[in-house]
Amino acid sequence: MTTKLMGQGIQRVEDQRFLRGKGRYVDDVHADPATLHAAVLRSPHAHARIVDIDVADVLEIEGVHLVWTYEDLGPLSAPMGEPLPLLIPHPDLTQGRTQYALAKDEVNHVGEAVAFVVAEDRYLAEDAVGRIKVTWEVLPPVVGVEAARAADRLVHEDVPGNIGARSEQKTGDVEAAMAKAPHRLELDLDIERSACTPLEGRGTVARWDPDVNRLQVWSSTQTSTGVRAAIAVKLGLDLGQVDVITPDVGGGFGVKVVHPWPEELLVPLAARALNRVVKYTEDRREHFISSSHERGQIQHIEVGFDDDGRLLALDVMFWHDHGAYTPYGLIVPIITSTQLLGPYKPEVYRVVYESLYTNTVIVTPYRGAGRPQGCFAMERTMDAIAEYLGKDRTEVRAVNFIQPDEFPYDQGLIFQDGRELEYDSGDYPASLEKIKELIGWDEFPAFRAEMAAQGRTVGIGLACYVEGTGVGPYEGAHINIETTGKVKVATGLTTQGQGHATVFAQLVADELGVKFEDVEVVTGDTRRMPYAVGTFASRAAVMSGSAIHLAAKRTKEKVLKIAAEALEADEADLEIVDGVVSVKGSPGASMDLATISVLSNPLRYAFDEASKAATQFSVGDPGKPPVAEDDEPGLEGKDFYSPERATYASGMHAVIVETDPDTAEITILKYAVVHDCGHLINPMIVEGQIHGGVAQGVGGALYERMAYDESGQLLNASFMDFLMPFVTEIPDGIAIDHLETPSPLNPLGIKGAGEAGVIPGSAVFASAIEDAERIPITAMPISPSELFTLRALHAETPTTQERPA
Ligand code: MCN
Repeated sequence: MTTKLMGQGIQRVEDQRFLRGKGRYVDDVHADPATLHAAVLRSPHAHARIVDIDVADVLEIEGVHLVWTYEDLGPLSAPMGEPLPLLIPHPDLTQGRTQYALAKDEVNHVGEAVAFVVAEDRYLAEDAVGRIKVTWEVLPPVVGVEAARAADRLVHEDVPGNIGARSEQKTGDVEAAMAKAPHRLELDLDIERSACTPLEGRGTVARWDPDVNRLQVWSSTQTSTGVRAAIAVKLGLDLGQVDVITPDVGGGFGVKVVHPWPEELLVPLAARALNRVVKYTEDRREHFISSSHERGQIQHIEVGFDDDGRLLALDVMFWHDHGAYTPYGLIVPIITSTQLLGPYKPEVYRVVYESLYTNTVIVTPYRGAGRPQGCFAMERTMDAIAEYLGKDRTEVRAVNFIQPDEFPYDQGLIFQDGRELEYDSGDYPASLEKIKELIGWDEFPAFRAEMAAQGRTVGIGLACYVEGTGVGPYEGAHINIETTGKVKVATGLTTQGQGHATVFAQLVADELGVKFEDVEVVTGDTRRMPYAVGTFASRAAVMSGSAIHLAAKRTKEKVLKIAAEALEADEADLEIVDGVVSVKGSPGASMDLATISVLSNPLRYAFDEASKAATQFSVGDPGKPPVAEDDEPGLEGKDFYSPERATYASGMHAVIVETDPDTAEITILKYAVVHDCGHLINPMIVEGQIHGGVAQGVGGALYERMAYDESGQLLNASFMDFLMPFVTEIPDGIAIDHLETPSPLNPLGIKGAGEAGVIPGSAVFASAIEDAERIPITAMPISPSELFTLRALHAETPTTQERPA
């Protein structure tokens, strides 16, 4: 009997390859030994007009094949002269702006692409870039949210107040509810910019085949179908003329869902123009200054509540730093504004945000995508209420929870997918009990006293969140059982390290009754699955997982139909175990999948033992057509999954920190996570995802920030200067417990898990540090020197920003 694989912590099949250095990333693609290499001239200024670009010197260099500026693009393909697409428009984004593949007459951040060179090798290409002469008229830059709000300088001349969008959602009359509330507090919070920083940067290789007028592109992307569509449109090709293949991707974390990056268009354009294979691989500095960032927001919160801490009115205004352009629309601030509510149900909620242009790198989703900021706002508010009322922080949260019998729960807002923010399932009180137990919440006062006796300062923090996962519109899957009996599975979304080859094989093995080792999964190859959306919003398990499950069901139906005919049995009497179909109770009457696959095609190939040759022959009942009207040859199944709305995972994190009385160093003593992503496909993978997320959360809370100076130069654009936590800074043995409240929205009852670990990072550390220090923590990340300064300021003028109504 085959054991069910869903729910089992099976080791990732991908890891053997990765750990032995056998991963094949875009830079490893050697499509032609004579590949040409591209380099990009990037703006050294945050804001400047291009007066003139002189490339004459460059064209004379031997080995340089091509130099392009904006002027060259339109004549090659008219759409290349237009700005890059605004991928997700929104009615409130009245002033959306996107860049050109190469800057037209103005640059709006340091790092913006200005000219493109292709040469025999990268060294030559870089040298050539260095010889391009640009005459600039430097303009005053707008750096940071405050400067954008002040609006005495403009990023885009035609965008008044630097306001790309102003948006509001509300569930009632917040002023009236606030006026009636017995208590009120106000908070001003600040969260800084950070970025994804995957190990592998962006990269593209392209080959044009003039014989068939076809383009083959390898890209390190989170959406191969999106890149394909963009290339087709911009280069004036049919979709069918473009194949995009995503080989191994060394991390994405959100930045690679943006498309097309200028290089994703320029490289294929150059490959076609030169009829040569062209490659571009981004370097680390380029990644810092020319990909994308996230997180930067300033928030003002006003909250009205009763004696128990129940939220009667929640009024939030925040200012979102959108960087120089808005290619990804308003997704990040929409998520902040809606997911801020977490597991709570305020009686009335209003949120207003302004999305502001600045002369800095664009802002697009980074793992968590706006939720870490929302969680920070809400959880700081919860802690402030508890402090004000002198209540335990868990009590204040508990009185505000949506209760298990209230699902589905409609928050009365519109989510990022344009659908109602309606939570499908959850059990927040049970999660709270689990997290208290896991971290030792009730025992903490005794621990604090024990540590205080040793002259040590400790604090405990808690943060809760809800995460909309598995957003639509759809994902698909194709399954093919080969004549060898091996099962080939293709889904169109891409993979960046989440273990999809393992989890999807688990689902197929379960449904088809085949051995796990016999299933091979391909992702992100438009040749195998041209219809797909991409990997973001923790959607692969829900979307592709469901599509694969449905496609496996279809394939199984076909297997059973053919086997029933061949074995002269009733389909209902058949079972498939380890790839062999047999009549239940009569194991002698059986047939393996390889044979059924051969039978599925009337045009059969067989290997003749006697002649040692392959033969081809047609068989079948002469009275019937070889392929029945309602059938098709082959043992394949294809299906799509398209849900009504997102499914809402949830979780709670708790941390105990110690702060050094002299150096203000912050040390993590214990970290605990309770997570609910519905039914788990693979608990080991989910825990790995949580570990990775927590590591990024620690980075975001304590180390990572984008240090821009006033002129818009990013001062820490390298791993020498941008502080990423090492393994030594990540808590050892993160305690994890799962709760499984299945989603009613998909056949497997799953919710996403990929971003969960990072969401409460800033909120939970702020809570714990504040608890340790008894100083309000209102800005994240926080470094030891900042904590040291806060201590000094607080000692001089002890203030809390809470004020009684
Ligand atoms: N899973 C599961 N059971 C569930 C839910 C998920 O076993 N109930 C498994 C999935 O099958 C998958 C993994 O957990 O193997 C994450 O699943 P899911 O939540 O569907 O997230 P995605 O696979 O769609 O991954 C996207 C998500 C996002 S949005 C970012 S950003 C992110 C992340 O995942 N970037 C990553 N995790 C990353 N992990 C790595 N190594 N690299 C990245 O770039």
